[in-house]
Amino acid sequence: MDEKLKLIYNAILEGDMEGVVNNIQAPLDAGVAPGEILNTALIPAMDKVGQLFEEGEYFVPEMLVAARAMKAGLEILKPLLVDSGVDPVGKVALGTVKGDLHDIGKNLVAMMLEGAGFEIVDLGADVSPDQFVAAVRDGVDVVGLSALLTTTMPAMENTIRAIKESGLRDRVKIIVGGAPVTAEYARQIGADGYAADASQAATLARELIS
Ligand code: B1M
Repeated sequence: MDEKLKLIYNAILEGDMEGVVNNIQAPLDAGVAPGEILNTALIPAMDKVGQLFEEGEYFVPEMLVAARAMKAGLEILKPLLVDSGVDPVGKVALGTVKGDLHDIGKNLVAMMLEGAGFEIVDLGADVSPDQFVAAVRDGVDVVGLSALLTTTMPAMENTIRAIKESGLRDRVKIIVGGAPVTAEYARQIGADGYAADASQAATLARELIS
């Protein structure tokens, strides 16, 4: 890994928010694409944090400060990743499902969708089925559900059921994603599609509403 990117990677591992902020401009000035910084430094650093957590070397506080450092980096990259300059092609309501606080992936999906020309209604984290139903009632074209925990995956199914029971299912496309989610699971729970990462989510949403 490039030395400049390594500094960002290490700063995330150490939960050093200032380190991330101070080291992100140098690769940008050197012409490294924002997407490359994201995919080579920021995301692999979070994967490593997860691995260290599994191995019992990191605990929840370390995950929290790493997440805070990652978010600080994303804030800097966001305007560079998002700059689409086109009229909205549709409206997407996004949230992590009930019980799930992992919102970094969802935020990244929001950025990519915005970059692809969508207007975003960010419902945040730990979003109840009723909140998703209310967003559909307010008028969105796509609902995006994110889950990072195997234990919160059933909340995706509950949310889709609630949208069906509200009589609004035909008005909206539903896409799902997050590390434990699969295309097969998406099919089982009656989602319209599954995306493995943020850029696939943007492509999928465009396909579904075209
Ligand atoms: Co937690 N956590 N965490 N955590 N955490 C994981 C997910 C875990 C895999 C770590 C591990 O054991 N290796 C594990 C889950 C195990 C499992 O269920 N199989 C875990 C656990 C166990 C927990 C707690 C239960 C720990 C505890 O309390 N004992 C707890 C649960 C809290 C809760 O949600 N109720 C917990 C807490 C936390 C923090 C709050 C400390 C923090 C989150 C902070 C935050 O997000 N604001 C945290 C973190 C940071 C992680 C890891 C380390 C990193 C997650 C992340 O941000 N990844 C994570 C390990 C890992 O992922 N390797 C872990 C980077 C992000 C860019 O990737 O979110 O996968 P990701 O998003 C990707 C794709 O999945 C996809 O696109 C994104 C970008 O391309 N995607 C979508 C995501 N949503 C999508 C939606 C779409 C389409 C694509 O369409 C709508």
